[in-house]
Parts: sequence; C-alpha cells; structure tokens
Amino acid sequence: MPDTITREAPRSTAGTGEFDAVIIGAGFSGLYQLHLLRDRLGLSVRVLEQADGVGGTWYWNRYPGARCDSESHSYCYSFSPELYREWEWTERYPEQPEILRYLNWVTDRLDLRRDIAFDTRVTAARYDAAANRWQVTTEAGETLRATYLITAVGCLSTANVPKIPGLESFRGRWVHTGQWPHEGVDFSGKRVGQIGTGSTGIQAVPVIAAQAGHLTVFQRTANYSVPARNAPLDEGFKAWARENYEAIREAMHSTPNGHPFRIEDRSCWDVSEEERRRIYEAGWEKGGLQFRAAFRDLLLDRRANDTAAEFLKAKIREIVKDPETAAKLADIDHPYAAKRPPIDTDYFETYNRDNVTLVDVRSNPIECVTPDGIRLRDGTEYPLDIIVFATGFDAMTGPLLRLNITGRDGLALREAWAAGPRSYLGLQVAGFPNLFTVTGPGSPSVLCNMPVAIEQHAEWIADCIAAMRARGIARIEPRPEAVDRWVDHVNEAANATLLPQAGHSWYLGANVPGKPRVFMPYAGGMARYRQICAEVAAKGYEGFVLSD
Ligand code: N01
Repeated sequence: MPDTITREAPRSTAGTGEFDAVIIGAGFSGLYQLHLLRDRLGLSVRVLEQADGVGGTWYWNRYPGARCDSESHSYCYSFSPELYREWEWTERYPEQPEILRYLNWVTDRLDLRRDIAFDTRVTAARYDAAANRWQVTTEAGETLRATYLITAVGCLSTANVPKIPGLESFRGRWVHTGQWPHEGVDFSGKRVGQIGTGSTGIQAVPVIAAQAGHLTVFQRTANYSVPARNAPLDEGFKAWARENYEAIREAMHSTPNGHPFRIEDRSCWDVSEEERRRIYEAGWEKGGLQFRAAFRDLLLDRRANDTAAEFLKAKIREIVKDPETAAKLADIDHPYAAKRPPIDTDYFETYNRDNVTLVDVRSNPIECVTPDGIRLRDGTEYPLDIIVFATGFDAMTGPLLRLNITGRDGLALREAWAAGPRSYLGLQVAGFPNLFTVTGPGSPSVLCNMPVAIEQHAEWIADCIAAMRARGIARIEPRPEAVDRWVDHVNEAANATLLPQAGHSWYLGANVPGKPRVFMPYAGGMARYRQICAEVAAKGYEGFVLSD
C-alpha cells in the first residue's frame, strides 16, 4: 500500500483570468520570480502551486535526515542584503524543516502569498498563437491566460518509483522519500527495507536505522560519501556571515559551482603523494562538498580522480568493520563526483550496527515485491513491514513534461524532446514563444548551488521581459540554429569532464528506463554561464527571434 501525502479533490483558488504572467511552482524559483515580476516590473502575476504550501522540494522531501548539502549561509537568497542578514540559520547545513520555515518567512516578508494559488495542479498549457497568450488549465478545470509562462517546477520534483513487479501486492507500507507523509513514518520495531543509496538514501539510512527494528539496505550502485561534519553554528560564524555578505555573494557568483568556496588552483600532480594525502585528510576532517575542490583536475583527469577515489574507498574499509560489507560498499564503479557526491552523518558507521544489513542488488537484482517483502533473483526473500524508496527522480525533464505543454503549431514539448531535451541556454525552447524554464535542462542548475542558479535565471527572465516591454516586443523564442549550437556546447562541456563516465547517473537520464540518454545540465560552470547569458542579452538577445 503506498503511503504518501494524501491529496483531497482539488480545491484550487487559481481563479479564471487574464494575467501578464503565470508561474508554475512556489519553491525557491517561483517565489523569487513572483517578487521580481510583480514588485519590480509591476506585472499581474499568478503562481500556481500543487501543494498546500510553499517550498517546492522542501515541501515534499520530508524524509528522515533530509538536510541540504550546501551550507546554510549559501543555501538561501542572496539578492537582498536585508533578507540575508535578518534570517538566522542554526546549523552548518540546514535541515528540511528549517528551510521550509525560511521559505515561509520569505513568502510573508515579501507579501507573496496573496498571489499564489495553492492546491492547484497544472494539467496542460497551450500557446494560442493568434492571441499570443498561454492558456493554462488546472486539475480543477480552471483556465488562466497569460502572455508569459514561466515554469519554476524544480529539477527533482517527479518521484521515480521503479516498476518492480508485485509492488501492489505488498501488505506493508511503502513510501518514496520525495513524497514523504507529513505525519512521518514510525519505524519503531519495524523491519524496514530501503532501496537506493544516492544522496537521499545516504542521509536517510542512519536516521532510520536508529529507530527501526531492522534495516535492510538494497544497494545497486555503491557510492562515495564524505562526512558532512554538521554542527550548530556559533555566534561568531553567524556574525561573520552577516558582515561578509558581499564577499560571500561575490564568491558564489565567481565560482563554477555557485558555492562560497573556491576550487584550488593546483593540479593533483603538483604535490607529492604524501602532501596529497595530507590534503585529502584535511578535506575529510573539514567535511562537506568542498572535498572535491581540493584540486582543479579531479573532474578532468581520470588518474587524478583515482587518487581521491582510492582515498575515499580506503576510508570506507577503515570505518566498516565487517570486511564483506566494507567490500560491497567500496566496490564503486564510477569516478568520484561524476555522480552528485553525497555527504553524510555516520552513513558508513551505521553498517556497524547489529540491526543493519547491506544487500548487493547489482549482482543479485530485485526480482519482485511479494506480499511480505522483497525477493531477489536467486530466490532469497527479505520479509519487511515498510519499504522506503530512496530511488530518486525523473530529473530535469520529468517535471516539465508532465505539464503537457503545447507550443506553436500544436507542437507538444514531449514530441520536441522525444530524443532528449533541446533548449537555448536552458531558458527557452524553439517553438514555444514566451515560455521560460527556470533552471531548465541545458543550464547549470543541479551542478550549481541551486539558489545561485535560480536567482540568475529569475533575474535574466525578468530583465528580458522588461526589455521586451520597453521595446514593444510581443514574442521571444530561440532560433533553431541557436538551440543546435547550445546543445552542442552543452555536450562539449560535459565531455570535457569525467561526468558522463558515470553511465547510470540521473544527469544522463539513465535512472529512468526508456528515458533518452542525454547529459542534461550545463557543465561549463555557473560563472561562465552567467557571462554567456549576460552577453546574449547585451547583444540584443542574440540567438532569439523577437517579434511584434
Ligand atoms: O536519487 P539518486 P536521490 N533498484 O537518483 C537507486 C539531490 N539531493 O534522491 O545508481 C535498485 O541519486 C539508484 O541506484 P543506481 C541531489 O542532487 C540533494 O538520492 O541507479 N536501486 C540510486 O542508488 C541528488 O543527486 C540533497 O544504480 C534503484 C538511488 O536509487 C538528487 O537529489 C539531498 C532502482 C537513487 O539515487 C537525487 O538524489 C538529497 C532500482 N530499480 C538529494 N532505481 C541536498 O542536499 C533506483 N535505484 C539539497
């Protein structure tokens, strides 16, 4: 029986009407986009949000251990020094409830709530060329019309529940981490099975293990992880962040991944083996995503990457006492950070508990779910009361395709992207005038600290709309040849790194059976991307067709 957030019949308050802009989604992106379009440009705007509150990712992902891997002082809006300085984070990495409180606080502080329709799921959006308006339909049957349609639906908002035969027959409860019940799940004394050891699974395992009777982790792909070293923030750090707001923002804007730390400008081969080891030890002790910034060539040179990979695998073997379990955990088949690198609190240590078992489902795959548990190909069965799917998302394209968007001449986005996403700058799609996709495929998005990527997109879109209105331009859409060039550039940027070498990564769509294998985010770096977007705008929106 699936156990997810229950939704009653739609009781949307979207209303029917004419707006300058409709924004879909009220997470980090939609909230800021609303603020810019309404309060800076003076447009009439309606945000449509399927949940009953703001927060997006942080509304849905309430699984045990859910916490951001970016540090608090960088995982927030930075467009306003007042907002930045007024909010006080409590820990090095913000926990899901704290981020949700923060986003609710921003919503009220900027008086955004009155323009958001909650409980409103968009079922279709169609471009009416004659009127140059987008017609947006909701589950409750309402229709809204707007000149600009902006998707702010996030990259990781469509839960991926693998189609495992027999799931419907399971007599226990099952739940996906991205659709976690608001009242929580009581694991006390229960036999819990968790499928998935990505960033989410690695956060959830220690917390579930601490409560469950027994936890069985079904691992298909072993993963690296570096300790997060989470801790309460002291007053000194909080004061430092407030005082150094400008410098922190400047750092986030000038680094490839939007984090406030810089990637060291040294090659792995510039230092002796002993020095390298000392650097990795220091990174391990400091903890966090910064570990991958130790050398500039870790994601460029496979041999350099191997040095970090070997260090991390040795740590696993050191921490995990049972050699067989340690060997399974350290049997990692991809370069370090070629998949999104997780960080953890006691992940590997948790396998030393008596109530935790690791099962390798790469060599012996899950065959089916039975009424009583999970059965593997060799017939071994694990009786379970609860199954946790930490199996990720139909990333980046999933949230956009499920909106059923149809552009000019009846072209469906699903058709346009049948062989994989094609966009210009990740911001617009040819054939879909005045549709803007915040952090869409082809933009740095998930390879960047998300609020930094989001702010840049929302600002670029607002500036673009302001420029159009000032010049009396009614429509903007990319030229097909600009899309072709951008798609080539996205591929080149990915191929210049080790990222495509993790063949099963969701960056490539490989986690969803049947999804086209295309490297979706832009790997050329956020700072470079920001510059490209600014140049495109400065050259009168080069690569776009602007028409009256
Ligand atoms: O999802 P994932 P996630 N049978 O796709 C396994 C962000 N995030 O939710 O690798 C067995 O990474 C799958 O195995 P494999 C972050 O960007 C951010 O963990 O496909 N196993 C894998 O182990 C992250 O990257 C924060 O072989 C199956 C796991 O499920 C993104 O969200 C915190 C399976 C899925 O891992 C997604 O992370 C947490 C099957 N049929 C997450 N299907 C922050 O800090 C899938 N798996 C902000």
